[in-house]
Amino acid sequence: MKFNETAYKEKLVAEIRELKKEQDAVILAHNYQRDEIQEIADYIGDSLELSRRAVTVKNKTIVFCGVHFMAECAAILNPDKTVLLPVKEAGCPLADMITVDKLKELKKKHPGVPVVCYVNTSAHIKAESDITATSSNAIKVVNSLKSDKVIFVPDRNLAVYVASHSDKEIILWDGYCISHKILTEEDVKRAKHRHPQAEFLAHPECRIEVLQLANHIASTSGILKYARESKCNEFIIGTEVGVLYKLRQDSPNKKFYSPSQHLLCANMKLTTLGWLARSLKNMQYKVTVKEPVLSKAKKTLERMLEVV
Ligand code: CIZ
Repeated sequence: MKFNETAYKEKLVAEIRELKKEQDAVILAHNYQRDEIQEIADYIGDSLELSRRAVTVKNKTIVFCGVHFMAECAAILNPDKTVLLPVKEAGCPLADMITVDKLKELKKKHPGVPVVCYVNTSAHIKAESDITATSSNAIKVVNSLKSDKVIFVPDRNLAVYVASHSDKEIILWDGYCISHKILTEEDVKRAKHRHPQAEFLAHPECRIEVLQLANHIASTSGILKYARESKCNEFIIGTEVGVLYKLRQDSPNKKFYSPSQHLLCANMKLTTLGWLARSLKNMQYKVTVKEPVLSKAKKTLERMLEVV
């Protein structure tokens, strides 16, 4: 018998809808998820939007289609709810580029300097920091602090971008997103040559020389907003390809191009309809954060939510 992919997907979608009701679950999906996951999700967004959503949803179960630190944020903000990550291995290499011991060492070198941690960090790093930031609010968060010096971990490119919009001295960490780092100046120049009418929109996790070519620099939600509201009809998108799904949904008459076929986060793409169905069926994989990390990390996240 020939494998019928459409029928297989339809069956999984029906199963997920049924299981969602049974488990009183809501599905949150990050902007970098596969198209079919974004299609079935109740809410799509960046980590800030999804963190806010996680606080207001009434369901007993949150299924977080994203990577581990995102589900962890939802668990920190909702200790009474069950938070599921459909694929246990869906991690974030950037988040793994700093450890608590290394952060403690850095803090020792700069006593009293507040630590801003990017949302792409583990709960342990958040617990060791003063405030969290996402790519959509990092400038605001850093500028909200009284200190003249700020430690910003772990994404170097984002920190340099923030520093260019702040009078504060930023102490950097040498971490990077492997998916964004892959995008080169040459890729962007080639795409611009191919699509001369297009504006280039870049994520601040991109290399500095790539950011210098951008018409607009923003988080995924910022890129979506800019493309929706812009009079321009063509865009080269300097971030993970998953965001193209919502860009095309929001603006079906506009054209969107990826400047590189490698702008792909393998961890984000691990979540499939099959894993999502299994997650709901078996209530796996539960993400929890224990005390005292929970309370400390919660404070760090709540401080950010107060600023923006
Ligand atoms: O904030 C997020 O969700 C990340 C990691 C990127 C973005 O811009 O959405």
